[in-house]
Amino acid sequence: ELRVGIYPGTFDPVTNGHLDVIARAARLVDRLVVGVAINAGKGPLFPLDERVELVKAETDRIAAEVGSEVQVVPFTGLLVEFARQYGAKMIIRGLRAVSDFDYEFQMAGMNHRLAPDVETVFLMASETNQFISSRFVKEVATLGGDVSSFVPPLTLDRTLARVRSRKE
Ligand code: COD
Repeated sequence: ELRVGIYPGTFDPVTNGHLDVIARAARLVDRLVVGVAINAGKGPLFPLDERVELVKAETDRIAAEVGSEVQVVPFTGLLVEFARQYGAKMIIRGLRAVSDFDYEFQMAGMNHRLAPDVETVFLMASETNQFISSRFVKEVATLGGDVSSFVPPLTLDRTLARVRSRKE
């Protein structure tokens, strides 16, 4: 049986932290499905289709390096439903500081109650990528700071363009 994992997130935008987690997760499964959530509540900087595009731009390389299949798909609605649709028995989440823990703990608990056959697996990024967050990438870029070591090149271009057009 094919081992399928889901890595869900907002990816607004994708960062080197996300990509680090994607590469590690891809090694654990035969097929990794990266689920890009609409998450309108978060008032994203990027529309959904562009967030998907920017994750996709990086995943072919990762899939080739790791030798697993990596799909990137948008999703709305309940995460456990999305996992069921794709036959995934594993939800992958990243952990950074202790501050992530409370939210992740509640989410994993809720999802396990909703779908007892699906396990949440937590991964950490490497030391260089551990402190990166989409939120601070956007904030630092807006304030004119250099974010080139936190996001891949295409995402960097698009982020700078969005930040610039928002200021005008
Ligand atoms: N190092 C390690 N991990 C990282 C890093 C980093 N530098 N950066 C991000 N991560 C991890 C995050 O901790 C997270 O696990 C994942 O990568 C994605 O991060 P984000 O910020 O892009 O995504 P989130 O946390 O906003 O995603 C939340 C969901 C969209 C998954 C969630 O809201 C959801 O499941 N929504 C669907 C509706 C639903 O089912 N709700 C009920 C949940 S109980």
